[in-house]
Amino acid sequence: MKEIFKNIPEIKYEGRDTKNPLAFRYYDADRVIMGKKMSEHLPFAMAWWHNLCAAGTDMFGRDTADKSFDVEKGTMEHAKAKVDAGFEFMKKLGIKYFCFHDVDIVPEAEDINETNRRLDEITDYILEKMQGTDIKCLWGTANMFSNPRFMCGAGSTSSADAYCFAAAQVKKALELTVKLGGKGYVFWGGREGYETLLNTDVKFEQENIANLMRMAVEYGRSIGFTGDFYIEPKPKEPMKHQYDFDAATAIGFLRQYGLDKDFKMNIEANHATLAGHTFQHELRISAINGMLGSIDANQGDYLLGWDTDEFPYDVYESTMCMYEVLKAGGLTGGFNFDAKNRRPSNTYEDMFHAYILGMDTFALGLIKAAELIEKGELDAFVEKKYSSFNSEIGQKIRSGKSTLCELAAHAEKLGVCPPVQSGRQEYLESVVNRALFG
Ligand code: XLS
Ligand code: NI
Ligand code: NI
Repeated sequence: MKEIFKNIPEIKYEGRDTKNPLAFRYYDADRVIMGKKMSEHLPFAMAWWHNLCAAGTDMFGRDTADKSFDVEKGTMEHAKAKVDAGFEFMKKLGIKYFCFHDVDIVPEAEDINETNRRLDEITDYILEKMQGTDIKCLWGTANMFSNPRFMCGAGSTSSADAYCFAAAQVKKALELTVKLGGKGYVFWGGREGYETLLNTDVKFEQENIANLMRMAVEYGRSIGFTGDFYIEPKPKEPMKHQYDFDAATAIGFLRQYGLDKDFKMNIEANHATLAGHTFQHELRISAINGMLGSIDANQGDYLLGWDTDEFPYDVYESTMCMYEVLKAGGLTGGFNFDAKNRRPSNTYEDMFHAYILGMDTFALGLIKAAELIEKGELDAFVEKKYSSFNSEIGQKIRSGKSTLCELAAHAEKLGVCPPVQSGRQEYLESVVNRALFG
């Protein structure tokens, strides 16, 4: 097999003082943190689309990076070259998972029958490449937002025919996910939303989306898919209003339509901030609802209002993320780098620097989050903060059996409310800073 990423060695852990830019400083796969290996805490995944397909085209200019891998683009040979590149890439970085959309792995044909034939062929090839490695599929999905037939939505479309094409793609993508041993299946509702209510029946569209998800669950379970379905919330872009705005909205939707037993959240950092939330908030909301499934590990730019999908470098954010993940007892899914190189970072070497950055950022976040948990200052503070609920009246309230009359009687007996304890935010922020910087 011809080497594609020449001059790039296997990336090894060399510690924080290494001078080698192509090495991990913090990601040490076998290092044990809180009783588990780093590699188990952090099942990293390569995103097929950003890493092997996206080549820098934006609204203002064409490709800057060469992702042809020396083969003519748009052909099945090229699709195979991408598989070769992907596996070499994952092996060199020690990444054990990948995520894909149907149309990332083959060039889409005019006729869906031909696309499906190509998908069978390429997944045979991927399966072959998987043999003898421990690389697996983290999750699969169908791209139901690029093709013009989805201009009015996929599950939310106004066209019954287009709806059937969405169904056909979900069916096929589920089959492929099962074939590749995928742990999850994602619905990201790119076009599932609207621009104006002047032409939109929101209730109708939401019912249709729920119905599509119900059929996906039924079919998935019937072909042996035992993993989790995920909704990946995002508030906007491409649509102005998207139905899966954030975790709370998506969870409410799933419960309304009885889908909450089969679905969890795939939380993307950049989508959280677009929704006006922190990444940590979205993780916490998912976790307390028992729906923290998987993570799209990237970061946005606070100065820009769109999905920039940058590789994560912010250790404060990754620490707070890992704090939530550790507290929740881990993910059922993994950490998919739904992130792309900046347009001028256009060499093969840059692809490796990007993943090294992302993996080290999360490894360091894991180390620091474990430190925070082991020191226990934050936990102790939060426990103390609510300690008044350990009192007789407090326990009564917590039991859910109190009445307004007895609580009012308590207040009236006191007459004046005793001082409420300080929230000590600045002190707690300094506790986090100390864990990060000593
Ligand atoms: C786009 C989404 C997308 C999903 C998969 O913003 O993040 O990449 O992860 O369809
Ligand atoms: Ni995104
Ligand atoms: Ni994503």
